[in-house]
Amino acid sequence: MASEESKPILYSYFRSTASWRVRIALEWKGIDYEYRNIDLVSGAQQSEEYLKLNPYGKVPLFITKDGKAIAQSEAIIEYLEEIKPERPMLPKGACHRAQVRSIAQVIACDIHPLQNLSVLKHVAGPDMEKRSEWGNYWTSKGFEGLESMLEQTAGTYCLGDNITMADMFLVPMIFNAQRWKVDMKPFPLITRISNTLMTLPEFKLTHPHRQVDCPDELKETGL
Ligand SMILES: N[C@@H](CCC(=O)N[C@@H](CS)C(=O)NCC(=O)O)C(=O)O
Repeated sequence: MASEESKPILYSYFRSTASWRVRIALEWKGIDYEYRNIDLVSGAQQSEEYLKLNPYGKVPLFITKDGKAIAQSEAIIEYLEEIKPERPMLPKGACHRAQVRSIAQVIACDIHPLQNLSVLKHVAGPDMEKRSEWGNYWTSKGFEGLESMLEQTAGTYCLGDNITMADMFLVPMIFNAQRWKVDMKPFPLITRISNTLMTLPEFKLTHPHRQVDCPDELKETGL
């Protein structure tokens, strides 16, 4: 039974882009939480113990202060928005809110699932080069549509000049694009927005290479 003072828990993996979205949102809202590492490479997401918590076998998983489990980054982020409306992550107005959700969903539902670890393993086995080619192809394809979408909505950030949930989905996707060596020259708007976001503490502090479970050889502190 969770006590009044207990913190929420985030099951995360340093390099998981879906987990990074939630880390940014938690930081943005100033919500303190306990970080619990699920090592995706060793298959901890499929352990009996973890599957009891999240039968879907993926990260992130958020455990609320009163012990309720929530899976899926967007559902977690929208939950955080509802319990703590200060520093909103969704703009005012139904149409703007829908536009933010649609950018987030292009990333979360269309681009990201194709480069999930389980998908990469299925299409390329242990061949890292083949995995990278696959990731590069689908991310580049996805970014073509995303760049055009952002041409219609962007100001300083994905939608106008205020940070929204869409920005929290964008930055982690760029991290994956770098892993797949995507040529970013055709995507000046995506590049400009994500570079601007990466100057902000909420995005820097939550970077994969600053997480406790990041291997020492990758760890960076001066991002
Ligand atoms: N739609 C889910 C995606 C979750 C997801 O795919 N997580 C990845 C890491 S980014 C994962 O746990 N992969 C483990 C695996 O594929 O075995 C969300 O937004 O939370």
